[in-house]
Amino acid sequence: MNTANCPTDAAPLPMKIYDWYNGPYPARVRIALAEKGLLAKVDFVSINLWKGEHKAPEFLEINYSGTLPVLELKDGTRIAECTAITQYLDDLDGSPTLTGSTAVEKGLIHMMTKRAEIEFLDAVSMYFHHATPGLGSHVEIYQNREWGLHMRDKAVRGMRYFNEVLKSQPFVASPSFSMADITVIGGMIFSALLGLAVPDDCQALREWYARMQQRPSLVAWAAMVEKGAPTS
Ligand code: GTS
Repeated sequence: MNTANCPTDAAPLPMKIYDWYNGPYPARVRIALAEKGLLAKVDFVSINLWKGEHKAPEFLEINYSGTLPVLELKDGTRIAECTAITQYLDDLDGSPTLTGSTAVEKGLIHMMTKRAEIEFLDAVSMYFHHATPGLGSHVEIYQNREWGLHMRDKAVRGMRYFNEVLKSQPFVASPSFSMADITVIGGMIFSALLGLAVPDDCQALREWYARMQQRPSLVAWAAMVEKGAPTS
């Protein structure tokens, strides 16, 4: 494993990404790639979550955490964690920037991205893994239903928080679209997959999401998902 190595950036392409086609976390990186016009530069390797391939010893060698997505560079360097991958992609070139240009923008985007994970997306994920059948008993070796339901309620509170934020600004963290928006989008995608409804009173969140769904990056993601699971 060489996840701690620093890439030289001399020739980072082609890149490989281990993911599962309709996963909400992988969606974050696919959307970031599309926003930056890099989708065609990536070879996607399917790791079937439903078969538990992400918990197999061979995959744990690739990512100790046993989660998707993972970016692999030409020199073998591996970067896991959506935020780290998005930061890497953004640092390849700053156009358009998803992680901010000024110190203040960068700070706010990272803060709101982390907040979107803690208060919303990760909470929905915990709900899925603990209070629903999740990926099945072969993967979900420990479940705590009460904790899962607590996380579901936290996620709904998170929706209400982001609704308040979006009442007074067009994007989650900054004057323009950023990694923080992509993270809330991940929460919306995961909620929709689970049938976890956005409360009726979250009008600003709903309107923001309707706008986000019109972005070419999300249209491309939805079209890819529509085609269904990869066959190989
Ligand atoms: N903090 C990680 C990140 O940001 O990359 C979380 C990644 C994560 O939870 N990925 C999901 C996963 O691997 C993929 S998906 O649910 O969106 O499809 N889940 C499998 C599991 O068993 O936790």
